[in-house]
Amino acid sequence: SIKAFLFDLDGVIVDTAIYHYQAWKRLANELGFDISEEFNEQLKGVSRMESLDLILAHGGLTLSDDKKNELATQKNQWYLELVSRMTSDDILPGVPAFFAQVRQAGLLTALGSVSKNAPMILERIGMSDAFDAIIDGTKISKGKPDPEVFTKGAAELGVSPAECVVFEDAVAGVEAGKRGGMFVVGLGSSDVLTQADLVAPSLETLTVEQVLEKASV
Ligand code: B16
Ligand code: MG
Repeated sequence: SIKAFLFDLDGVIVDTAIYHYQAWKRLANELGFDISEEFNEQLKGVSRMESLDLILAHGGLTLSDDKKNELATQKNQWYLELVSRMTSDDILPGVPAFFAQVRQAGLLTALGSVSKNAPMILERIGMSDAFDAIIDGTKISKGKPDPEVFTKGAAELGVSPAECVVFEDAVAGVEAGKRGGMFVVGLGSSDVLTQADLVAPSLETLTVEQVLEKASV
């Protein structure tokens, strides 16, 4: 039976994906090219350095490790400027109500984010205490689609993968959950999140009961 819900951060709890996109776009523009929203889909759930590698390849650039570290630091500074203005008003619609149901149902919760900024963002939106375990970019060695971020979350909660449901908005994140042996709820479009076991537009349109019913067959 299902004992735990594991949540991605960007695009599930808060919409920081837009800020990552804006900061990467600014960086690409300074390097003399552009990135589209469609290209940005590939970056969701992917670590900072792997994202930079994809962007540089897209712009046809090969740079030294020193230069790449400098650019990644620059992008993060711009990103931090954007997220520093976030408050609890930035929590996505339906999240507080869904979490209330999760608690009511007695389920455990974990955050599974590859972002090194995740604890700071949880602090800013007042959700640091909403999770029984927090796995962020500082605790893992491999980004999504590797399942590490979710298998570590399950381990920290003391549950098996088959007892977990993952909530993800990114293609790489859905793949990570599936490779981890978990039931995956994709939040977004079913045309994009083809590997998900269940897809809904957002947490606002789902109830815990619906998820448990689908995940328990
Ligand atoms: P940072 P998630 C991911 O977070 C983002 O989706 C991705 O766009 C970002 O590059 C990655 O975190 C690393 O973030 O630069 O803050 O360490 O979706 O796993 O919550
Ligand atoms: Mg995400």
